[in-house]
Amino acid sequence: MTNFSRDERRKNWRGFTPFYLLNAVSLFAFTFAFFAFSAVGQERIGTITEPLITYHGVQNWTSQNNTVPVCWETAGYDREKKITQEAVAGTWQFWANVNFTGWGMCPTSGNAQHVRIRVSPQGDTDAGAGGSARMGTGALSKAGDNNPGVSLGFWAKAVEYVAVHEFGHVLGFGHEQDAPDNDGPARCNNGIDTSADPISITAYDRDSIMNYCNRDGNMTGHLTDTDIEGVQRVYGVRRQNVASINSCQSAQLKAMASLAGAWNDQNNTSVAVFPSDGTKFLFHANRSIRDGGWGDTVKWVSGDFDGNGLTDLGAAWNNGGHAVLTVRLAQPNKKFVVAHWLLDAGGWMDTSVYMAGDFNGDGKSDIAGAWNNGGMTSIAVYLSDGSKFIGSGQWSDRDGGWGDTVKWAAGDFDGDGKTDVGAAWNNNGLTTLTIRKSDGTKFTPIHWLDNAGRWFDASVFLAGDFNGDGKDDIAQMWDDIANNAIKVYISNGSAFQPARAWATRDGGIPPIVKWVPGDFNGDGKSDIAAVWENHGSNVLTVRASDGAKFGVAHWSENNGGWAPTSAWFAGKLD
Ligand SMILES: [Ca+2]
Ligand SMILES: [Ca+2]
Ligand SMILES: [Ca+2]
Ligand SMILES: [Ca+2]
Ligand SMILES: [Zn+2]
Repeated sequence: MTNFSRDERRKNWRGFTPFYLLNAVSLFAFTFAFFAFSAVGQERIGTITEPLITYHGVQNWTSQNNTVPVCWETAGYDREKKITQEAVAGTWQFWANVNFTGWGMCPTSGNAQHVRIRVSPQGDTDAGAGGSARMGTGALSKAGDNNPGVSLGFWAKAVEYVAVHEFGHVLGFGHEQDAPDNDGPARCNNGIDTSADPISITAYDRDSIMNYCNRDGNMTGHLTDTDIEGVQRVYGVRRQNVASINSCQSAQLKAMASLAGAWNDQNNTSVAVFPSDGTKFLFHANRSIRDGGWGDTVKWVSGDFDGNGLTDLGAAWNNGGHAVLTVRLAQPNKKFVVAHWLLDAGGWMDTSVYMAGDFNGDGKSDIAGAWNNGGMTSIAVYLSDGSKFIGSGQWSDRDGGWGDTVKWAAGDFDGDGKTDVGAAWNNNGLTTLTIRKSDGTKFTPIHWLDNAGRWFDASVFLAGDFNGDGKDDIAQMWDDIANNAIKVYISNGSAFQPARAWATRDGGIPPIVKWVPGDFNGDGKSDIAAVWENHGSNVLTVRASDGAKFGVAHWSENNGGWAPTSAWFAGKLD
């Protein structure tokens, strides 16, 4: 058994500065177990679920009904205590079935066992430094032990980081830099404990919250996707770490947009329209009622396929292994007319992504399908001639690697009138934004922003002209400690500018949100609608752009019954 490891000697925000705890509780005896996280799923090297117990005698909290009772030994520090509690609840507890309970003042006598937290003053020069924790249920103690399970020394700007990292130890996770496969270009040389005797169950994660060398510089409390995978593996999944898929990619519309949703109406498809009056959505009306079968695997798109100025709904669906493209054409009389516009659009693949846009710039929306062509990306385009789709071949032919986690969004990013195809993808833990620029007959791939910050599997990427300059931009909705935040990458016509924060923790994150870009108030700048559930009904929230940020307002509540499978789109429908 390995004993007497210590926390924290951690990367300073100015560099790599050793930090030694100043009080007696710095020398905790804890059994040092190790838990590594993989960078990508397929690199998993094992599936042991409780190696901490099996190999090192650390009891995780599964033996305690996944419940961790915590209390504060130290009075005061109300700001830091609130941030700590919310950060732990918004990270480990948000994703996994583990509950931190209590959070009151610790008893000063008696035999009750808690993870007792002691707070020590912390200067402003050692960013992430100043914490320690014992691991697993070994962090429990009673009042008379004078041995808190967690010691926190906060720096004002790094409270969330210190909190999430130290409570990672409490959950039984060791330091990622001690991983036996800490090697290669992402190797971390900081703070390695050679006596740790780690056991890896996954591959090394350079950006883990438990790695001193993570690329956030030990300054933010964000978990990586592999941190989430790891805590879920031990404690179970509370919430799936996946993006909410809108399941209907809308062509960009340069006009005031209403909202609409195709929904499963007794195993048939109906389309409900929620008209915008510029400040709110009116109560919905069904304009297409059970006019065809419903399938959860249908891929929905919307655009003006026949060029009459109204937004139509398109569907790619699996007909015995072949993709069929069916449209519901919006009519001035507020009805939709159904027609099959292409009976064989190639072989069906569940992973294919369909997008609508005017890829050749003739005024009629077309459909593009990005597909996994033997591990490479190809994009087929089906051009509309106004009454049917014409298969026009592969506009991208194996021009990059395929990834099922790539987030696709069509838009006219260079503003030349021809819709391009955008992709956000996981480039070794960082986000790269690549567009495939249309010349009217094919796509040319170009990386428009190599490093768009940390990759998160749960992020949603949307295209829209958020600043109203005629060139479509990209918005990223991301999980900022269980709060919604939005970054916008503005197009300058030949590249995306670095991310700007347009919304900061402006709401919670329901389990499923249908995000839909569109200019809902008609001011020429794209806004973002969120459709989410409240007590079984739809709430329609709009984040309206002012050209530099989003303001959030509920535009309609209790407007129709919620169904997670509904495909939401924005468009001109009147
Ligand atoms: Ca077209
Ligand atoms: Ca273009
Ligand atoms: Ca723009
Ligand atoms: Ca707008
Ligand atoms: Zn640590």
